[in-house]
Amino acid sequence: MKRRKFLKNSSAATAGLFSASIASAAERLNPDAEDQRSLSIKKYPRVIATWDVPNATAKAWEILEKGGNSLDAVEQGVRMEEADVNNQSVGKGGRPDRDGNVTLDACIMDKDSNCGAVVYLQNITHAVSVARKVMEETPHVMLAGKGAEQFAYENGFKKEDLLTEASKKEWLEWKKTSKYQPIINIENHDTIGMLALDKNGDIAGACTTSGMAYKIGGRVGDSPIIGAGLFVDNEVGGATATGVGEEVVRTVGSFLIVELMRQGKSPQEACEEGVKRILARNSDRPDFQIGFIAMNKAGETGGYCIHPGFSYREFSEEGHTNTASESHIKG
Ligand code: SD4
Repeated sequence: MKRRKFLKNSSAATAGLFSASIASAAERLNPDAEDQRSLSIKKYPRVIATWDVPNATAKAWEILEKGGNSLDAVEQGVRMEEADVNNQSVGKGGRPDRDGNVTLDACIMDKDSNCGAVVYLQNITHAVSVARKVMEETPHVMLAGKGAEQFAYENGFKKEDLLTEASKKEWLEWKKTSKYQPIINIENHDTIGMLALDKNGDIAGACTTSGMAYKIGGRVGDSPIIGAGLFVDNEVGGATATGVGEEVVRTVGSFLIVELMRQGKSPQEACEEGVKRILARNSDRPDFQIGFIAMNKAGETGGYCIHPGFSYREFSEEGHTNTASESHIKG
């Protein structure tokens, strides 16, 4: 039986068991399905990233447009933010922990589910590239702290002081009260999670951050944890997160969103469900921010957050846009 006919027949025969949304998602995720609608949905190459990071998405697009692969696109894209000292949530210039140390978390994942991560990395700007080296040059997935730093030096990365004057000044000011109280959308904004689909329709993702400002020394968030801050599955799509990492870890947020897409939800619906899952565990205190973005294999995208203020950048043949994310709590 032809695949499309099977989908139609089964939904008619077992209404309720095989919902229309699952049928349409199955078609959406199978570009080779005999369905003109799904064939017409092929919105790639495309890159999407958390927050308004035009330099990062433009860099990734430059690679995708030339036919480069999604892994190079996400690595080179997020490196733009790591190098930007004015982004105080990523790489050089990131806000320090409570002791004044800038410590970075990053991960990367490719179309074959290979992945690499570094956590609590100091003195190296491009944590994402160290993560890629871990993925490609070692039998491991994650390196931490001194071991990660040593590995980076052995692979040619240079030692740099990541604490800028601006971040140092803010930290010294913070020390006067020493109150750990992340502020929605202000503190830590711009942690970058990026997903790219290349001309071949292959997906990759990267996520990099200096983590929550003034955290306890040694704290690791969601961003470098595969499944939490980032997850891609080349059969389905990808998702990545920003915000208070502890909450994303508790729900394995990005993996959850990819699995919801596998079950039939659109990227937008999956992000909304991911945020609602987190809120269900925090009904008494939704006073923190989480933002998710997702992209499926057709290049359809979505984003959702708890509080207004989160946005995401996309670059494709349709143009370069910054979209204000819908939020659970209205402004
Ligand atoms: C963390 N998720 O370390 C990161 C912080 C972040 O926007 O994304 N801020 O928890």
